[in-house]
Amino acid sequence: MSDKTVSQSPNLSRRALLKAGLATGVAAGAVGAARADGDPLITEIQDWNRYLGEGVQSRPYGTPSEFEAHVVRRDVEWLTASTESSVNFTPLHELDGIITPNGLCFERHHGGIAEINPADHRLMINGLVDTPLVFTMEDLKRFPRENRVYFLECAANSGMEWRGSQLNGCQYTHGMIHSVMYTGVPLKLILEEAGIKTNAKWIMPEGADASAMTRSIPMEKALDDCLVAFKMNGEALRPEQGYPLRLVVPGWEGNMWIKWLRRIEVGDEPWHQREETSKYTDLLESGKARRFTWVMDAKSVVTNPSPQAPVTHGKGPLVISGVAWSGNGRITRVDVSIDGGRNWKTARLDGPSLPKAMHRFYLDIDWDGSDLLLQSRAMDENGYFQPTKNELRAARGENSIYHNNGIQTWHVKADGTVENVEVS
Ligand SMILES: Nc1nc2c(c(=O)[nH]1)N[C@H]1C(S)=C(S)[C@@H](COP(=O)(O)O)O[C@H]1N2
Ligand SMILES: [Mo]
Repeated sequence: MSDKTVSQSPNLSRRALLKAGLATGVAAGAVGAARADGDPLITEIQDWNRYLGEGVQSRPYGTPSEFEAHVVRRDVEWLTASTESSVNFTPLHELDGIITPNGLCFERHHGGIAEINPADHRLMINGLVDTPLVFTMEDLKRFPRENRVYFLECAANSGMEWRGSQLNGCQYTHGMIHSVMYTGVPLKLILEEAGIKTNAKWIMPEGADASAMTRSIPMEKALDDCLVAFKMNGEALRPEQGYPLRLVVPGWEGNMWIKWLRRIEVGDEPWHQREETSKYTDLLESGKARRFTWVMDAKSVVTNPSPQAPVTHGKGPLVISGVAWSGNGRITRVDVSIDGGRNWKTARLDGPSLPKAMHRFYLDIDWDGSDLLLQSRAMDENGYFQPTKNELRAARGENSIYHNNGIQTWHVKADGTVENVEVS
């Protein structure tokens, strides 16, 4: 590569910034161009350029490069008493686009991972139906199926942050979310096959795992956009995500997305009032609870830079990136602030914009090397704006764990390191 080719990159990047209308007027710094001369990685032939590599079939099921070994789900040991009833977190700061790779989707189990041979798996529909039915996996695959991308967020995502900034990394503060393309059968078709009685108002899906988890879901939602899914991102569900069958409840909190789905009972009232009013209900300051808070409201977070992804290249062009999502539909706008919410710039949304799916945003800036208080706020197609944490606290108090969709702040310091902070 000649010096001439290399030295073009800063001009190109500046032009790109200008085109996006985001250049600040300060000349964009050179993107690495000066170092090419005399770099042995340019002037000397490397081993991987000299020797034959492994052939096809050396990796029958491909895995990421060994240099990506740090890109993994992680847990927080002190958070739960056992690993079987626990959670780990998606490494959001290592990902791009809107799809979470299967091996990196966070896991939340109440009784460990059920290992089920699909040949032995059954789905039963009973209760207020004309004909109780039992389906094999093969039966289910004979229904017309659909492909749809949805995020799944645990209601407890960001729950540790209600009282103040706590966990140092977006993997831990926001990583109880994944965004996947599901292939499955609309639940409506399966319910119609069994025939729903006129007084049927609720369904209660149940898992085949050791926790035999059940949730109550109103019939209106069941007949709207729920899926009985067997594929994620094109391949079979992973055991961690409910292989061979899980319920997909678009836009609604993760605990309703029953994994290892084995039974759906149809009824005229919600089951398990106990759970509805304790485990997954938001406790308010008054001692009263917010019940039936199923929809995950619009939320966003800057994934880069963030505490686990510091700025290592110094000042000059800096790509600020993040994700946004809303259980009420599409994200129409994301604003980014670099001064703790005093001034906002509208970020660039890039990639598919699908309802109840993750959206990707970028703000390309020319960083002058001074401290930043980075924030993002999402707006959805209903005009709903993501609130600040203090606005949320004013409305709900600090006893909550669930549904914290407040604006996150990262303090980017002059040396490029990043910390989880709060601004008042
Ligand atoms: N059968 C069963 N389904 C379940 C759970 C479970 O423990 N057992 N956990 C629920 C909770 S609380 C969440 S947040 C999501 C997590 O889905 P994931 O493991 O694919 O991230 O699954 C839900 N479905
Ligand atoms: Mo959850």
